[in-house]
Amino acid sequence: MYTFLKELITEAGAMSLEYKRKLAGLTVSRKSVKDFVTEADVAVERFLVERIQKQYPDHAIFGEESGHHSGGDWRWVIDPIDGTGSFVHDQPFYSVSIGVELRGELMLGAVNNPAMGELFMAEKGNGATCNGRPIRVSQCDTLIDAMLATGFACVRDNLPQNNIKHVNHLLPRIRDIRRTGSAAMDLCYVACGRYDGYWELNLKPYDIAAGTLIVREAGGIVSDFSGGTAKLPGQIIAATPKLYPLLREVLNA
Ligand code: 2AM
Ligand code: CA
Repeated sequence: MYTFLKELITEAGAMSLEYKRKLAGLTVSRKSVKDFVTEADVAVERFLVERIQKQYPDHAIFGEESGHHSGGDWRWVIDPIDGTGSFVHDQPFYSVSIGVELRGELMLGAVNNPAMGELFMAEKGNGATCNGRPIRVSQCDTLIDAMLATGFACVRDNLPQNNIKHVNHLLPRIRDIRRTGSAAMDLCYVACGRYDGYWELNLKPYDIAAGTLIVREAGGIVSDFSGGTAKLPGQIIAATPKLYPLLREVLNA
């Protein structure tokens, strides 16, 4: 299944890049005033669903664009283009994200960022890799040394719960903040030590499924703001083990 996933997401990434090259001619529609879906999102998801169903006819699938496809104990959680906003603006910060669960437990995760030539993968109990090389979270243990990432899914959805107050609390206490627009990529950057931590609100399962396993397998912690998992993906913190309690304290202040 690992090899199938690797080949599948590599092909899907290449397909998304082809669409990105002809961006100017691409049909872009709006799900809401700030939420876009392109021809590429739909085509990549269709490709993924067809290939998974052909290989594993009894597996369930949950995809951002096509919703739930029922099946047995295994479930593929897919985001054909995570970071559609970045994609539409011709930025490289987008990814194809695929998590695979067995009875609700994450077993495999893959995040492909084809514009930068990076494929992150993890298998439960077997560690995480970037382009085949093992990755680990950073050693960061203080807020003042921390490079954090976040996003604003809440703003795009016009939700009352807003991330600005957390940015206001954190920014004076840390080194700096980065923002790619792809939650899946942000999680992978925590996993390989480029970021020391990440938090966001109002995400969906397909934004974080693969990245969550990749962070955990790289030695990091992923939870909701209370330290459990019940509110994932509505709240998410991912960080190095030592930074995690410090970040959680500020987010709950
Ligand atoms: P997307 O680009 O696939 O929609 C950036 O803040 C993160 O939030 C991205 O992973 C983005 O995924 C996600 N996001 C933003 N608005 C969202 C929405 N309405 N539903 C689901 N995910 C959303
Ligand atoms: Ca997404």
